Amino acid sequence: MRTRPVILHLDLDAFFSAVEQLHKPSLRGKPVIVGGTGRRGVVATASYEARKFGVGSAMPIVEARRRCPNAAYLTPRFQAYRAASRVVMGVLAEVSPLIEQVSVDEAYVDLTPTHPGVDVPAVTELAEGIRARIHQVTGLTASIGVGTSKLIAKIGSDLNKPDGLTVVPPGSERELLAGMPVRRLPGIGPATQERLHKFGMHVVGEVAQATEQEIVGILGQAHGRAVHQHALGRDNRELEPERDAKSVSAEETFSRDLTDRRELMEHARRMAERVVGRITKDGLCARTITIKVRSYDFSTITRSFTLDQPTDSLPKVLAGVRQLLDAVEVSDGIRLLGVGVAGLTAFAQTDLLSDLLAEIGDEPDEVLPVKVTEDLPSSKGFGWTAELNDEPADTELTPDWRPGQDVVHAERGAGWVQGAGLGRVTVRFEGPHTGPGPIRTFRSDDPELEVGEPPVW
Ligand code: TTP
Ligand code: MG
Repeated sequence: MRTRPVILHLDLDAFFSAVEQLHKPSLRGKPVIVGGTGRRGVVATASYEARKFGVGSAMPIVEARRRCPNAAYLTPRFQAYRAASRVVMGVLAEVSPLIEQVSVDEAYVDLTPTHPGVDVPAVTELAEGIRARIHQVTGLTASIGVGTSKLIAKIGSDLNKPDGLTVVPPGSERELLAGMPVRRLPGIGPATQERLHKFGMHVVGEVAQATEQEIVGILGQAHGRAVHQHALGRDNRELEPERDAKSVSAEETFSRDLTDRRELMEHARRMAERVVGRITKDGLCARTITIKVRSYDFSTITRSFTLDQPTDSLPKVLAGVRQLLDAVEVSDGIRLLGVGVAGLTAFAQTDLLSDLLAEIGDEPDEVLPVKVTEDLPSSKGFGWTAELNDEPADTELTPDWRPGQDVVHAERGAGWVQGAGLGRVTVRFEGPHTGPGPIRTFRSDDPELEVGEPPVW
């Protein structure tokens, strides 16, 4: 156990909407919702002004419109978010070389290399300095948690959100966690929560009071031990600095060997949801889908195939996982299952296409061309080497004007699409360094209007 508060977790506030409000001054202080604006779209994030109306991530956009009809509904501009993210990560890199970027707006920093002796007052000053610096160079607000472990730092960064800091003094970890619902601990999903509830454990303190043996009895050896340690506020996990988004995977070790395909598929579904959630959050699509299966005797295989087109569609990934799993013998018992994706590229044309198909009421084709291409090396878990392709997808693939999109007009300069339809497009001409700007409407094929670039940081 570390004894000093050297682990810091940073998470930007309402990230996509915050970038939108920075780039679009007329939206500052107003409800902004970023997501798929089509009929089947979901909310990626909502500004804090919109959250007051009960709008949040993953809510169907239709429901969001009911709750907050006056919000600005924008499609994501991943290129702009990635640029902002790079600037923020650059600020962190000045603080310590030991950084694990977890997603586009989230990272851990281990201060050990540069500030090994920090105490609570010193780290408080340091963290406030980081928050101020990020605000100064990007205009964004960040929430930070600091503590002796990743677990505590991560929980801390959520406690005073938005624009807040929580430093958890060493020694007070267990007390901090005691009253929180068990679900707040890492690795506790709906099923684990349910099992703990059945045994009368609802808050972390109740898990901490049980013996390790009891928790192992409920959740199995590996999982039970980890959960019990976490409940006590203990977490020795190191940062994984190289973990940038070349591949994303999730795996579960079961408390008993599973032989029932339906049950296995249920676990696979939950893991696929997490994996797809993670890549969509980063605006990425995957070409390769993989499962990892460890049998009762610890023999481990991985199976994968590569799609013709990258996807971020959960049904497609699930269909792929199902077909891979169907080809694996499970009757002797499976002790561990993993689901992963690789071959990640920036948000791609297939998604725009499926949005369009959804608009016209046609379901995208969900039948997959399955090819079991290879057994990936299993020694290091999922050791893929796919390249993160950082092509700006937003600018080239424009089937139509999309709300929020950057445009440039030959005479009036840079602006963004406020609305489009019926052969017309409405543009607001403003940028990060202007005040709220004027609105003009054009024919959607106006030759003077072109796709623009996001403003530079
Ligand atoms: P989060 O950090 O989870 O959310 P947030 O930054 O919008 O808000 P908070 O202040 O609570 O941190 O995710 C970062 C970005 O990732 C978010 O702005 C949009 C995107 N995202 C999705 O696209 N889908 C999702 O389901 C979630 C949770 C996030
Ligand atoms: Mg965030």
